[in-house]
Amino acid sequence: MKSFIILPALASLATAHYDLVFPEWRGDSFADGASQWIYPCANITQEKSNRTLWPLDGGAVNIHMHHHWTYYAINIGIGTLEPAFTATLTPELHNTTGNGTLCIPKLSVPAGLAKEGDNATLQVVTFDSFGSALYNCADITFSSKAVDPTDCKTDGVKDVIVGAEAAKTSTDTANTTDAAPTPSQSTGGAAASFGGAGAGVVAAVAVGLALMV
Ligand SMILES: [Cu+2]
Repeated sequence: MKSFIILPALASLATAHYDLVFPEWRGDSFADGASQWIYPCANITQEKSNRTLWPLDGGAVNIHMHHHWTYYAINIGIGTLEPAFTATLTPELHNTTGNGTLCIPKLSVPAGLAKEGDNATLQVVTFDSFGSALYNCADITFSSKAVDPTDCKTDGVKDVIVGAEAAKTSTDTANTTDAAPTPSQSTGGAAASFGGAGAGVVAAVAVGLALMV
């Protein structure tokens, strides 16, 4: 019985991916010729470049997660044309569970990394326990005139720092009841105690157990 719940969840790991909502992504990575599997920016060039103003000390990032869980990292390259990603804005490993939207209200940029008017590219990477990774990029300009999005919210997604004792940022438990079952939830509600640490391993174990039941 449990396996009927878990197997569709696994299937979605390979098919659903994610949207970068804010800053506006470089282009639709679901379009023909693009693929989120392709490093570094889903095979989307800057030909039809759009740039979003972003505050000098960091700004909002809004991601629509389609998978039931994922690790993610957000990296930055300073420069205009396909800059190399030389710094990460997520030095700690993050794990999200649930599909919905994740709002990071202010992703900090280390002081001195960027100055007014600098162009840069943000690279969002999501990855699973095998290391399989998906990419999206957004081109930005650092500006004191940047305006935060008004519609950035976390809905149905829980974000934890792997290894941290308590779930902290961007927690939304209100919507877990209408979310699809995640591998950890279907093991019997022990999701909270698993937290973010090794959720991939937990998921794999849960599948193994379910198939043996
Ligand atoms: Cu996918």
